[in-house]
Amino acid sequence: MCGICGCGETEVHQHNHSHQGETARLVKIEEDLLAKNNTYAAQNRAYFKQHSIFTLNLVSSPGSGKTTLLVETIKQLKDQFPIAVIEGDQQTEHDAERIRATGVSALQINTGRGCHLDAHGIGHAVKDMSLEDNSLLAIENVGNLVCPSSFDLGEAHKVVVLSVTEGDDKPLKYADMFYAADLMLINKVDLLPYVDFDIERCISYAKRINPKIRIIQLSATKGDNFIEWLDWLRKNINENRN
Ligand SMILES: Nc1nc2c(ncn2[C@@H]2O[C@H](COP(=O)(O)OP(=O)(O)O)[C@@H](O)[C@H]2O)c(=O)[nH]1
Ligand SMILES: [Mg+2]
Repeated sequence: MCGICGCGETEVHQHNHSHQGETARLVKIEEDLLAKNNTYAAQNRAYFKQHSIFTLNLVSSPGSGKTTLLVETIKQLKDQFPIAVIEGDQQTEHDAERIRATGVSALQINTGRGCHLDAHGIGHAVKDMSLEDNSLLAIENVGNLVCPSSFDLGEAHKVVVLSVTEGDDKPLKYADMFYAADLMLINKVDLLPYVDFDIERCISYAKRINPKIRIIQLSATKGDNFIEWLDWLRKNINENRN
């Protein structure tokens, strides 16, 4: 078998022949998978609407500060709204434990080798959680700027978190994610004096990909501008209420 592409040729050869049949088959599998996911996502969205549950899907690379942001958010808002969290990680219960320490219930989904949460898994999680009406449900997706962009979970908004230690060019490199998100949180702004991160360049790249994206710069640990994020949340939760 060809050692370069595994196409069945008896030896390594120049790749001037076509793999169109195989490509078409893979595209079809992916389309079917996403179509199935969209059906489950629509069911989740209908359930969230029926119960006025404002649902966010937090996406980012690992370590941008999603769990820290959620813990601080819960501390500030848990007396104003019922809140629940679904945590997605390949392994461990660590993040769910960090959330539970705030007194809010959290369900951990371990995806094993999986690189994203899907709508079917969220549907099952929601059944197990007895969520309150007129509440906030935060879903922390698996840390990864690629696959979670394609999987609708039934959320009201994807919120992409980008920290200033990751580089200001990420909106261009991972365009699908920044196109799919309605809100970008630029986190860890307390570290700006120590890193080479051009905020204005980052914002212009994000807007080039998604002109409608809303952007909030904040620090989850030091509290800079956290109020703007809390105000956005409060406004949206209230508008979502019955
Ligand atoms: N300096 C600074 N560190 C932060 C901030 N937010 C999170 N971190 C740190 O970033 C690391 C990863 O945070 P975590 O919440 O686990 O990220 P996650 O993987 O996206 O959930 C932890 O050491 C946090 O304390 C911030 O605003 N500023
Ligand atoms: Mg986390």
